[in-house]
Amino acid sequence: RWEYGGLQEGKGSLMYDFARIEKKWQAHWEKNKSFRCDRVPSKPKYYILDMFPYPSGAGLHVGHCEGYTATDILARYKRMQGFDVLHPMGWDSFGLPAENYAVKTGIHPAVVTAKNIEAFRAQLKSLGFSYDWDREVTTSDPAYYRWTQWLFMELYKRNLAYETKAQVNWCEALGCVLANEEVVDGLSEVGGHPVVRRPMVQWALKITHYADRLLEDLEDLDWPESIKELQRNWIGRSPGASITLALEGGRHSLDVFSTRPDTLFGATFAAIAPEHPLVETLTTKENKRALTQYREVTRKKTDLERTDLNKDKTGVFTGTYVLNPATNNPIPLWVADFVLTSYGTGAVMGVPAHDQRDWEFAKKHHLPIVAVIQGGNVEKEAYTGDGPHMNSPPINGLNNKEAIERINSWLQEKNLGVPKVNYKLRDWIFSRQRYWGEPFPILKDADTGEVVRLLKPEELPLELPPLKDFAPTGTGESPLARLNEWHTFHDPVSGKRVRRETHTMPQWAGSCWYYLRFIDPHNDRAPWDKNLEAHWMPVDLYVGGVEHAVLHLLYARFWHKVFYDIGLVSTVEPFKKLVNQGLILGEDGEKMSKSRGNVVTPQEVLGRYGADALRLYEMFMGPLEKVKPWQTGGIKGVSHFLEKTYALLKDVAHFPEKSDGKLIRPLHRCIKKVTEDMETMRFNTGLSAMMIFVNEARKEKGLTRSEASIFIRLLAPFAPHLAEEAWEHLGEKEPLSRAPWPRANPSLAREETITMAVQVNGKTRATHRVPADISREDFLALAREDKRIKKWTAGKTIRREIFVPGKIANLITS
Ligand code: ANZ
Repeated sequence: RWEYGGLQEGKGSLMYDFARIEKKWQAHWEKNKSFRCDRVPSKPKYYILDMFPYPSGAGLHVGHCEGYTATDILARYKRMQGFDVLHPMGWDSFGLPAENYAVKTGIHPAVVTAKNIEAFRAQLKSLGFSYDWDREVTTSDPAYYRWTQWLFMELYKRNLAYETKAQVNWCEALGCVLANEEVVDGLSEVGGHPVVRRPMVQWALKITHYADRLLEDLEDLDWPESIKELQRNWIGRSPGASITLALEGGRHSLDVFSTRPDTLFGATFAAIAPEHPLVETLTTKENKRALTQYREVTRKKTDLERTDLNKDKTGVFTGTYVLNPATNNPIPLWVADFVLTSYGTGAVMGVPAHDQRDWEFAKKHHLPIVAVIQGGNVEKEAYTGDGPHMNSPPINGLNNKEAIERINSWLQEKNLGVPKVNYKLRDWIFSRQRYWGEPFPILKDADTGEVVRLLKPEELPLELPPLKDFAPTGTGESPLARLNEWHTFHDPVSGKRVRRETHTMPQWAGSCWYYLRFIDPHNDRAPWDKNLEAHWMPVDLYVGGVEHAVLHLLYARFWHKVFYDIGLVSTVEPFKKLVNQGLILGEDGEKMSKSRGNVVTPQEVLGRYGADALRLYEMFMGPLEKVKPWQTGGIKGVSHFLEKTYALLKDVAHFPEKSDGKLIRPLHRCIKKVTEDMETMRFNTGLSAMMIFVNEARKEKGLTRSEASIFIRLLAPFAPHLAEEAWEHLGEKEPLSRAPWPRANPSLAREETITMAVQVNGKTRATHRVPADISREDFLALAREDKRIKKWTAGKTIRREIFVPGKIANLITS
């Protein structure tokens, strides 16, 4: 099985029996609950969290292993440093795949999910991860979702959950409504089916209420700037003004939102979204037919297609004029699908001179272009830059910023408009027409549909009823709608005939708070204990994939802020530091995919090289955050390192107490480097340092017992199985997982020789390997005698000699 023959000690036979050793230690850890996290008040805490997986049928992939290995290394390191480490794992187990599988096979999603969890757990254990398995949580477990329902009720009580008839993303193929985040370019993220807009009554959560705080509090987070920026853009705060345009001669008026009220004098048309409630009213009889046709065409387009700058700017005239409030000139009102109903007021003022979309619209439909800011050439394109205003009496000569302020007060004085901040962020559509999700703890009047009451806490969990046919109903209702007796009944508490909500919660619900449940996973009186929460929160380090940048990570922050406001948690933010692991590509440098046939599974690597090798390799591939291709050659390399390490340490029981001390300096350099790299999560270079040390130690053959003990401890977080085995051979009684992390002695860790440069008049002309503590006199003497230097100083007087210890000598000639 140990297929490469790099190391031929003994008789060339396999020495390091990873399969036996890894099994042995995994059983040991399990039996002794080596990583159980018992809160020790005297110790500092460290909460290190992985994004828990959806237990899919495909099993663990190498991307999971990457992040999970990194956190495991840190968790083990922190324990050895004396921290009380919380490092849990669980399952994000509601969701579409299990339900789709149920639709196909008729097997209950709970059955499939349980089987997949079993497989995932076994795989994670076979990698030697040091989770506290006593804290495992499963979001589809009634004992867990009881509290998801309870937390939903808290949101409802605070008016943060409401029902609304909203344009939703309807996917015919899935028979289901999707969240914006589940739709990519007009197709469902799962399966790639077409998605159209359609109105439906939905539960929604008022995440918009928290938009400003979600934005502001990003500042204090130790997160990658790119993720913060994604969240900022998703929230999309834009300050502007809402301006009222009166209908010419009419009773109606139309509000438009603009981020550039300063360009009002240049507004030569107005445009309204095809779905705007006033469209019918504002369109004259003669134009109705064109309108109907136009709306039909628009219905098939996605928001992206509608607003794309490169797409044709279509529209139809309403036959109506509105008054530009600044000039009092009538301007035509158009229906145009580049205006979205879901944003601002669903209507805009068109300023062709200073907005490119408006410019293109004007060109196409022959509307006037009136420049109100100096600069640019509006005959050729819109001028969107800054500059003195013109043709705008109250703000002439002012720049954009001042002009906006001035026009805003002017609009307010005249009662024509108000400053307004708009957000791209929409309220979160929170229901799914699916079976495999949390039922809502809500009873509605069977006749009117009004909410009658929330369930009482003691009525929770409201469990999913058994079901046989999981297929979507196709009407937009959940399969639960088939269970008449379950959903409609006489409620003794309210005395009414009630109907349960048959929609279920989206998968994101359970993952909005799982990090809090880990703190107190068996509590059956509360979702978590407040004292424990105060002890453990916030999560000190959260590691996971970048695909969660605006979904899970925004939703969880939102719920957390609600919890904070209610007094359920003590911190305003849940995740202090966030690190995204980079994608692992296939050996061909392409994204791993079944169709390409370039998928590497952890299982095949484990069978062939073992867990320690897989762990080391995933860290050795390169910096954690980088995207990197899998290389089978690389895994052979780290396997070889493990075998050499085993060869070095297998006789550790007989190592001497004392030696000639040749390895003491390399060892302390190694401690220093590995420790620094732990702190910055540069596991690849920490590993290189250990490889260098093993090579040196094998050359010198003089490792003492205490030196070996130190090295084993450095190795422990990375290759815990091999390290435990060596630790046992060494005869140590203290568990390795809690053994103190070694400290580097600074004077021993210093580099013995370094490279220093010699310059002549500031130009480097030679370098020398010299003792790190070389004196000024010695180094200058060396420099003066160097032939390469003499070439530049010959015939000249050296006027001055500069010496920077550890770096350079600079000879200044006249
Ligand atoms: C006039 C104007 C003049 C505009 C100008 C821009 C530049 P952000 O930054 O994304 O918030 N707008 C407003 N509501 C819209 C809707 N429902 N659908 C499509 N476009 C809409 O963009 C706000 C700007 O987008 C608004 O400011 C408006 O065009 C347009 F020189 O008003 B502006």
